Amino acid sequence: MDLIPWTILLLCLFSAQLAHAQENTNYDESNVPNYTLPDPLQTVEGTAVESISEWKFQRRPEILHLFSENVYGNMQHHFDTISFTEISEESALNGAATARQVEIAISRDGQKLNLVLNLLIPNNVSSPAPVTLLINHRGPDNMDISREIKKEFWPAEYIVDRGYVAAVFDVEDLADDNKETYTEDLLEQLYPEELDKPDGMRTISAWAWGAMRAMDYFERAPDIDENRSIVIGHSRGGKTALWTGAQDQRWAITISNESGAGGAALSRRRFGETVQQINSSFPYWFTPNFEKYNNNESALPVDQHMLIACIAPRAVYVASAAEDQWADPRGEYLSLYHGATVFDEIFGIPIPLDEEMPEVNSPVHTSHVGYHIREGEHDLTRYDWEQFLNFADQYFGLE
Ligand code: GTR
Repeated sequence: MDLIPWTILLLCLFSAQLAHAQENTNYDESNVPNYTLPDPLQTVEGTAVESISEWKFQRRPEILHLFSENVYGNMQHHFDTISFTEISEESALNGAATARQVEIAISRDGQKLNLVLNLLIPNNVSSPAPVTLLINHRGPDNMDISREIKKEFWPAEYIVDRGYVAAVFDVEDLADDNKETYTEDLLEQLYPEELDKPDGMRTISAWAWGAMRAMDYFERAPDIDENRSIVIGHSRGGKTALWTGAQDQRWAITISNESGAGGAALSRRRFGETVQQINSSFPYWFTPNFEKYNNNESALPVDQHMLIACIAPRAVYVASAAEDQWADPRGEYLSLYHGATVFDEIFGIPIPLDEEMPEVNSPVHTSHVGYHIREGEHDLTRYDWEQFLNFADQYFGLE
């Protein structure tokens, strides 16, 4: 057979496969089912939540417990020892920054886990400097502090130039992003009992646990201002960033970039990736109980707007991309919109968001909540970082 028929045959096979993969996926707004979201401001028992103390001591812990039990698994926090070793430190970026590698070692019951943090710390700013932590699931090329390899995904020069510490860790130090080997690090070493529980931790919780250990280091590092801290992740990393920021109140700003299903997108919309699809492709990201909600989203006692609500009154930013329909940009925005009511109704912080989505490439930055949808595909780009740091400058009063 000559070249042309082969190409045509391959093209046909490829589109047949694509059609198969997406045949059950809804990308049509008119097919979004009618749904009722659980009310962040009503307890499971049906009591209205009106005061800061009711929110803080009753409803917020209740919501976090529901997410643990049904979506991400019950996060473990106990360990015996934690130590921080600065493995290397040298001048970088032509003297504009200090490159540092820190090994964080955590032990429990005689077992140990090591997590490596890569940092580029700006030199030409007043110290301590605000910090951005990227939860990196895209391997070593996206976290190179020698800067031999530079990617837009982690534009360290730009972050440093804006006066922020650029910090990053590899999720695979905690749990491989792999169905077969994900148990080998944090889970088998420190929390093996989680593997047998229907609400046990899986990778998203393990990765979030890693972000919390990075914060433990920021609290101790004299040149880092942990009170001006930003946790950011893209896609599966964005799901992890939201779960981190919702639970751990030490983070000042939580940023989700195109986190989609199991992240910012509302599960009940069933637009793009669904609970059933994500559980069948990535069963090891979520707790086993999450499977109960496959094609049964209305039974979920939570939806993703409640994760946003748990971040209040700290700042939260959600970003989408116009061509990333798999992540349901509208569902990501609506989650922010509905979750943000807690800022106003409980904390008296008005969040003037419109129910209509903002236009493409027109970021909306309120005092505590940011959103943008940019043109283009699923990725974390320089444009996204620019908007995040503009928002952070405004929130931290650095403009
Ligand atoms: C996809 C997955 C999404 C998203 C994405 C990513 O395959 O379906 O939920 O997390 O990967 O992490 O880039």
